[in-house]
Amino acid sequence: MNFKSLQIEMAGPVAIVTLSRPERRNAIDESTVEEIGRFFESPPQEARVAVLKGDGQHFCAGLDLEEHARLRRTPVQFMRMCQRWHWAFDQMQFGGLPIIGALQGAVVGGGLELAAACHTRVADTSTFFALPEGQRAIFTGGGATVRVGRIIGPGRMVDMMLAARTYDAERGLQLGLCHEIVASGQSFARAMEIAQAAAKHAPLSNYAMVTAISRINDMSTTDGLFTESLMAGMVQSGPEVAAGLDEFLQKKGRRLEVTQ
Ligand code: 1HE
Repeated sequence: MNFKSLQIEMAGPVAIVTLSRPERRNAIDESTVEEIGRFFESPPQEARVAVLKGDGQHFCAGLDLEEHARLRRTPVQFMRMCQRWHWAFDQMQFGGLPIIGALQGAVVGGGLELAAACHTRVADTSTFFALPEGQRAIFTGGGATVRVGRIIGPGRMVDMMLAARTYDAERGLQLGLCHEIVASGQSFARAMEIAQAAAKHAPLSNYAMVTAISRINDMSTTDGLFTESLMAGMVQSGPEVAAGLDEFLQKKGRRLEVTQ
């Protein structure tokens, strides 16, 4: 795959995906969103987990405002553009490849929408979260009303935008915008640790985690429980099941330890 705004590198079973427009603080233009969607729609066969990071000090500054101003999109063109973002971020959230986001600096606007489509988010102490759409006279269009609204709740999302709040990493952790905070500059290293460990899980277990849980959350109780049982049955058919259980029963598997 040939990309302009993404760099892809394999580290064993981990695909490292880097947004590489640091001169624009990794803002997302039309071609970047297409590249994100194309990559996660058909990642390399050998990839078991992906780590997504931004080049430079910032994860992502959201919509490319320079391109947006230049193109003077009509309402219909902007609607269509938002739908391409939805398509791309759906490939991330539901494509089946676990994605660990390595956050630092700005995770704002469309950058927060991008982060919210990652399955695990590791922030460093420089990370900050905002939805400054109101300040730019636009509205969210990359899925924040759904993904961020579900993480922090719709009422808080309204407040976050209306009161123009910028949350630091600590507040983001309390609200679920990130799942762990590490020292400045360390989010990629920690994301890689998580990714390498998750890559050892049975692929079907990972598939179930990243595709089923949020879908089930959208269902009624009976549909959710039924879908869970189907998914559990599918995972149970994987070739690694016997080995995984045997490892535990033979007392070779690692015992659980408390983590952050
Ligand atoms: C950009 C963008 C961008 C920076 N589009 N070019 N997003 C925002 O409202 C965030 C806007 N950006 C910022 O608030 C700041 O740039 C940052 C806090 C992210 C970084 O600050 P800093 O001091 O490191 O960099 P800078 O000097 O502000 O920017 C460096 C360059 O990146 C500069 O260009 P230059 O030619 O003057 O060097 C900036 O113009 C450029 N740059 N951010 C284009 N976003 C699907 S709808 C989603 C709706 C949204 O995402 S709204 C939120 C948009």
